[in-house]
Amino acid sequence: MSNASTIVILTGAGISAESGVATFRAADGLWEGHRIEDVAAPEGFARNPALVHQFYNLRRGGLKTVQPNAAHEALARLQRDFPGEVVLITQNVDDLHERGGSSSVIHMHGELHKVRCTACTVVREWETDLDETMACEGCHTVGTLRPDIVWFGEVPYEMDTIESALTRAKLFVAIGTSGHVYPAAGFVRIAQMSGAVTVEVNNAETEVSFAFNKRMTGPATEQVPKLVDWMLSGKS
Ligand code: BV8
Repeated sequence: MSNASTIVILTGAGISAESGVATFRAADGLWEGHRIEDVAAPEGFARNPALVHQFYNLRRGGLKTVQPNAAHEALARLQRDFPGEVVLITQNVDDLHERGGSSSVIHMHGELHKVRCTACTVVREWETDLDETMACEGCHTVGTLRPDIVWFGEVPYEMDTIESALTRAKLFVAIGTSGHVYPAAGFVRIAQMSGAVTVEVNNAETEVSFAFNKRMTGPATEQVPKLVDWMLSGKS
């Protein structure tokens, strides 16, 4: 890996699992008996805003009780010490990459700590509970604040930046993601077509394991520091 190289990292819920943040598939895609696709979708929000606010309020509040782990910290070390470009993309909506020391993180599915007004579109930091009785500070409209999260059927954030990075990548690494949700699950194929070496880090086989050149099986807190040591060693 020369200093002109670009490494693209994609993380999913599995990188935060050892910090105590629940993954999606472990719950068989269910949350308190609701299908994730129903709760994390505009239709679900329109149908039952209080339920969806509760879903995100519980997860936002839960962030105060969890800490980043060795995998988050190893990726921050890679961003700091790698001489080339490191593009870190996460599907996660938690703040553990940032709290683990990562500087720039692309949250393609949004963030728990942000809310967006559907009337004036302003996005602002948000740390507490949100409900439909609250007014937007900007346009003063009541009931138009929603979590700044990309729901099923909505367009992920920063897709142009992501696709451009994937075409430059010399190495693409997917960490702790089941390969269930698109377009993220298709990134490995774009990277492969651009000539990148592709590595999957997971503690189990996934729906897209077949597409990777190399697999590192085991918990992220063990495998990611090892992988970062290798990437920083200069061995190709
Ligand atoms: C889009 C935010 C167009 C919410 C999320 C019908 C109608 C409309 C769309 C579709 C449709 N059918 C299909 C689609 C596409 C749809 C989709 O893929 N659906 C699925 C259900 C089939 N996708 C979309 O709608 C996307 N938008 O398509 O727009 C478009 C397309 C291209 C370009 C432009 C526009 C939007 C999807 C975003 C949905 N929002 N998150 C929230 O968080 O509340 S998705 C959510 O689930 C996560 O963000 C994540 O992305 C996704 C999958 O989760 P993972 O991160 O992979 O976690 P999971 O639990 O699944 O797996 C954990 C993994 O970790 C496992 O492999 C496990 O083995 C491993 N693991 C566990 N512990 C460890 C570990 N590994 C290592 N160490 C450990 N300790």
